[in-house]
This record gives sequence, C-alpha cells and structure tokens, in this order.
Amino acid sequence: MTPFTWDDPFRFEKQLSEEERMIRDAAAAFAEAELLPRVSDAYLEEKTDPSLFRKMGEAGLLGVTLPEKYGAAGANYVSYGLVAREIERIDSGYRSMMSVQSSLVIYPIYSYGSEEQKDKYLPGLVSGELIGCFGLTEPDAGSDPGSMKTRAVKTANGYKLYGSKTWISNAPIADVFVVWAKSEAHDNKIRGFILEKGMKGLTAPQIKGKLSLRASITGEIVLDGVEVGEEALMPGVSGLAGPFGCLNRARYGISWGVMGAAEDCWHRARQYGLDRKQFGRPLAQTQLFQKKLADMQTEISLGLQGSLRVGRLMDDHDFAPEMISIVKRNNCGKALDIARQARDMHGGNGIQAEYHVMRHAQNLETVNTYEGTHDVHALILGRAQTGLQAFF
Ligand code: TGC
Ligand code: FAD
Repeated sequence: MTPFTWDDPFRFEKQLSEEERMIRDAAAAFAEAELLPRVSDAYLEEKTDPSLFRKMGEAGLLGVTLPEKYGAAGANYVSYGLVAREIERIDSGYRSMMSVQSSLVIYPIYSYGSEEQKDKYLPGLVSGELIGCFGLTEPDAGSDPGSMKTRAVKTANGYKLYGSKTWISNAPIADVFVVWAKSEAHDNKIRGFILEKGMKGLTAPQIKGKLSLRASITGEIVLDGVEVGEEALMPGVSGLAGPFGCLNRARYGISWGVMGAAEDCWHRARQYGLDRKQFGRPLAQTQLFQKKLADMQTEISLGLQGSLRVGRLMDDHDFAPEMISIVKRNNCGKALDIARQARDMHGGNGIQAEYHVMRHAQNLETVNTYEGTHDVHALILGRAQTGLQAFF
C-alpha cells in the first residue's frame, strides 16, 4: 500500500511528463507573481490591464500548442490545459483572456488562414503585442449561431461587412478581430474574416456593469459597412465547422481551467475549516464540513482525470467533439457547485473579496454559460446517443 495524498488522490502528478510539469510550473509561478496580487482590485474596479497580454506572451503562455516557428512553445494539448488550470486558479477572467487569444484567435488564423495572414498576425498574437477577439455571438443568435444575421456583401475588391456581435471577450481592447459572417458570395455560408482595429465602420463598445468575470473586458462589435479586401477572408474553412473547430479547443481548455478555480475554492475552504473554531472545535471537525470537503475532492479528482484523458486523445488526434462536451459541461457545473459550497463554508467572510471564493462563484456563472451552456452540451450529448435532434 502507498500513502494517500489528500490533494492528489489519483497520483495525477505522476501522469504528467517532465515537459508538461515544467510548463505547468511556469504558468503557476506567473499566476502567483503577476495575477494574484492584482486580481481583487481588477475585479472590484472592473478593470482589465491590456499589458497582461504581453506579460503572458513573455511567459510563453499564449498559443502554447503552436509551432516554435511563430515564437510559441510547440507544446501539446495537455500542457495547454495545465496552463488554463493555473491561470483560472486565480481568476476565470484571466483564463478567458488567455483562451480567447489562444484557441479562438491564434488557432483559426493558424488552421484556416493564408500564409500571409499567418505571417502577419501570429507572431504578434503569440507575443501578446497584439490582442485578439472572436465574434460569433449576436444579440439574437447565442446558443444558435447558425441563425446569425451578420453578412458579408461582395464588392469589386473584397467585401463589406454589416451586423453586430455581442458579449465579445477582449473586443474593446482588441487589435485583431476574428469575425464570422454569412457571405453572399459563398452561397450564404458562414466564413471567417480578420478585421483590424481602426477600420472605418468598426467599433467595439464596452459592456459595463457585469457582476461576473469583471477582470476580463467584454464588448460588442458593431460592423457598419466595414470594407475589407479579399485578403481579410480566411480561405481554409467554410460553414459552422469553422467557429466550432475553434470552440472545441477553447471548451477543452475551459474544462481544465474551471478545475483550477474549484481547487482554489476547495483548498481555501479546507484551510478555513481548520483555522476557524465554533462550538469549541474546528469547523473541519464536523461531519457536514467533512462531507463537503469529500465531495469537492471527489469531483475535482474525477474532473481532472476526464480532462487529462481527453487531452491525451487530442494529442493522439483521436478525439470527438462530444468528449469535449462531457468534460466542459461536467467540470463547469461541478466547479460552480464547489465554489458556491466554499462560499457557504466561509460564512459571512465568504462574501469578502479577500477570501476569493465568492469571486470564483460569480465568475463560474459565466463559464457555465459561455462556449455552449450547460444545457446545450446536454443536448449535444443527447443527440449523439439517441440520434434525435432536440434543439428545435
Ligand atoms: P449542427 O447541425 O450540429 O452543425 C453544423 C455544422 O457544424 C459542424 N459542427 C462541428 N464541427 C466541429 N466541431 C464541433 N464541435 C461541431 N459541431 C458542429 C457540423 O458537423 C456541421 O457541419 P456541416 O459541414 O455538416 O455543415 O449545428 P446546429 O446549428 O444544429 O448546432 C447546434 C449546437 C447547439 C450544437 C451549436 O450551435 C452550439 O454548440 N451552440 C453553442 C454556441 C456556442 O458555444 N457559442 C460560443 C460563442 S464563443 C464564446 O462563448 C467565447 S467565450 C470565451 C471566453 O471568454 O473564454
Ligand atoms: P441563449 O441562447 O438565449 O440561452 C438562454 C437559456 O436558454 C440558457 O439557459 C440556454 O441553455 C437555454 N436554451 C437555449 N436554447 C435551448 C434549447 N434549444 N433547448 C433548451 N434550452 C435552451 N461569444 C462570442 O462569440 N465570443 C466571445 O468572446 C464571448 N465571450 C463571452 C463573455 C461573457 C462574459 C459572456 C457572458 C458571454 C460571452 N459570449 C461570447 C457569448 C456566449 O457564448 C453566449 O452567452 C452563450 O453561447 C449563450 O447564448 P445566449 O447568452 O444568447 O443565451
């Protein structure tokens, strides 16, 4: 028999390679040194510091799966997940900034872009000198992006884009906009365009007053006849498979990230229960408190194993999107429950910023909704096992 390690029940560490541990440790050191000291103020003041992108780039945390040619780490998908976990251990908003840049901007340009587009944008996005955003959701097309109204009208030299996107992470501070629109010149199929800050007709006002994900800026994208040349169109993909190809990567990263937030809540609740005495004994010596800790330990251990398995399959080029729906849905839902429980276990102190748990809980409300809501992923999984479409 070997001794039981309470915070690593299934010997997760032993399942990682030396290189994966090194990337994880670099991300953890960065998160501790750069993100933790600023997170409470950023959240309370609803303030996003754009220089964080450059700092993440310098630390090698953007687009980690890209080849070294573009200045990236050339790492695998398990490493990408480990980075997301360490960043979200501090705040889901910081992980959001990283994962939009990596999975929703760098990935599509790398996978669907022309050589010119790759050379033009990827080095700056990987270093964090350029900030990217991803415009899919619209005011009347959230869970159902296929019904988007944004359209690209053919002109003599390119296209004019009309429409509006909403709830777009990073948009107000973005330099590069990956925007999805129905293109009249391509049978009204959804195509991806790369737009740049400052283009005539392109604005990205901030959405203020969010009670969740306050350290990550969110905005609209308004396209009022934005004129672009043929070189703005990403040639390599057509249809919803384009944005969903990106979402597969981002959803997978989220499944790891939320486990980082959940672990932070679990560890804080455990420590609080050991330190705080009521009725003459530590809270952690009560049966109810221990049951909650056991539930947290169980769900996090299982959730991490699920994400690790999907990551290994992605690295083996042997994955299906439904696998990602399982871990995105399960881990977000479980992390949200854990954060709410941790808030409760802290009593009144749990609502204070300095205890961190309520901020995690508020953030996880968003994470459970974006990139496919908890219920939409249930419908994806229901369809996959019954063959019956229940969306409409
Ligand atoms: P459906 O008929 O299922 O599919 C249409 C076409 O798309 C293909 N496809 C996929 N391809 C690759 N990966 C996937 N996961 C794919 N899912 C679908 C499919 O093969 C088909 O291709 P083709 O060639 O046959 O046309 O489409 P539907 O309209 O019935 O879809 C329904 C549904 C619910 C599955 C889908 O629309 C959905 O997942 N809705 C959720 C929307 C969503 O996730 N939005 C995310 C916006 S981005 C965001 O939230 C970023 S937050 C980031 C942050 O800050 O961290
Ligand atoms: P709706 O689709 O209106 O859903 C509302 C409710 O109805 C949900 O509970 C949902 O599960 C349920 N529902 C919907 N359809 C069905 C059905 N068929 N059957 C049963 N129930 C159903 N989008 C981007 O493109 N880029 C971004 O960078 C981005 N960042 C975001 C950042 C934040 C802070 C937030 C909050 C959102 C962001 N989003 C982004 C948008 C996000 O992806 C959408 O909010 C999400 O897809 C849900 O769409 P919706 O808000 O329109 O909700």
